[in-house]
Amino acid sequence: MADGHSFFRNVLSSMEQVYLNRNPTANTILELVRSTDDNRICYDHLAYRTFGVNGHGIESMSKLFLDFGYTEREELRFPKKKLRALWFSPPSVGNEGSGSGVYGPLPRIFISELLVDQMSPEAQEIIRKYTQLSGAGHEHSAVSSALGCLTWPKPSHLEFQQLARESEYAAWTLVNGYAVNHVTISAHRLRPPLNNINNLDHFIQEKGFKLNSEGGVLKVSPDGLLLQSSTVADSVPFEFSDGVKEAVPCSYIEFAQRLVLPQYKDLPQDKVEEVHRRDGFEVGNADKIFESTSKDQLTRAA
Ligand code: OOG
Ligand code: NI
Repeated sequence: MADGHSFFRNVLSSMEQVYLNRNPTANTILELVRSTDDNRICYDHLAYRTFGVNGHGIESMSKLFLDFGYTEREELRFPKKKLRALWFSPPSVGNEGSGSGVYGPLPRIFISELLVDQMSPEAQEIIRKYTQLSGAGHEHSAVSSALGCLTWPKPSHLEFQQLARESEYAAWTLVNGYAVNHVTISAHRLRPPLNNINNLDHFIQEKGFKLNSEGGVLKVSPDGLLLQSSTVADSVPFEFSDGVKEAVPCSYIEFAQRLVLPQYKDLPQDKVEEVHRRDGFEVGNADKIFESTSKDQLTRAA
């Protein structure tokens, strides 16, 4: 994909704008990192959540990316959470960009889906009701994400609570729909000292932001080469269909540092590119990062 293909980047930019407007923590952190670093911020990946039922799952959101040159990569499974995910890599040609964020190197894409068939009959009933009410909404997930509106009507407070008891992921998706779940700052592409994720984490915590502590703040893949951490999601006011007003979890921001693969360890620093680094995702890390929108993390003392 040539960079002249700015339609695609403009779609990403609208999705990003919705995310920044709704999530003050993410917005402030991006500004802080950008200003301290006076560098361009590169996104490692963007993430979305979906309901895996009748076309509303991963494929509803992946279409945009496949149409603009992305490649489907590995599947990740989370049996306890009743989730699965796929990730997609950007086109290798013309993906560098000249700007920051969505106008920089194109990010990987991480899309997950709830395995709706495995939920209780009560939960399935709620999910099937709203996905049916959305009609052909799933064909227009990118529009929904870029506009920041749901493709189905707002649920009642009771329905939200019922889902949340069984799956916080399901409840999140019911009220946030196709909104960007998080963007991830590529830590290794920042300037020192913030190119080290531990320094970045300390910097963020010193500024008073709470990081997801599930299984420890820093999530490390078994090979030691993929390091990830994330904030706890912001809450936003939400008015349910029955008039109840309550804050619901919205989105968070993540940091990822990809270390150089062993076979490239002797490359001079200035010759190291993204392709020489650990690619992909890790079930063990992801399982804990999902908790960034959980009640446990949101209500935990800093
Ligand atoms: C996704 C959590 C997993 C990663 O990078 O492994 C993840 C989510 O919360 O929807 O972001
Ligand atoms: Ni992520």
